[in-house]
Amino acid sequence: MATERTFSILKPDATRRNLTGAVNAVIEEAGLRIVGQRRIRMTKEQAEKFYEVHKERPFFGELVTFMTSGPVVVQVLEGENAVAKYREVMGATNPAQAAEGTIRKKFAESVGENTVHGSDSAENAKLEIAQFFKDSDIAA
Ligand code: YYY
Ligand code: MG
Repeated sequence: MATERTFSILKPDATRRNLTGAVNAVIEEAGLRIVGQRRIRMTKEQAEKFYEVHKERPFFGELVTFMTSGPVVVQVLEGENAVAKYREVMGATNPAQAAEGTIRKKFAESVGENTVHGSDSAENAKLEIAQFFKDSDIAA
């Protein structure tokens, strides 16, 4: 497997609790490199577009409200098999089901406020990175 990139978000529950460094330590300990990183406030339009695939789901409104409730850190992570590796490091969507040692097991408060986003495929990673990063803001 060649070097690959994935897109990550440290969600508002992470910035609110001052956990961005602690989460980044888990990411880096797993061997993923943070090659792009920016702290932003997501607009409602950005959050709606980002989570468009979930727009018919009952939790969509709450999800958009949460993602715009405070700053987030958007990131590009790079490494061997980065998409699958980061999904593993994140843990299950519901922190109650997340494995020991994962970010969501360590830090997440609920399924809705689950600390991190990670792309679910290499194809989506490319689209998600392009939504938030210019090539010149990524340095490997
Ligand atoms: O990729 P991942 O974040 O693990 O889960 P998704 O199924 O893509 O859902 C995106 C996002 O939506 C999830 O991180 C929290 C929220 N959500 C929710 O609030 N309630 C659910 N039952 C499922 C997902
Ligand atoms: Mg997802």
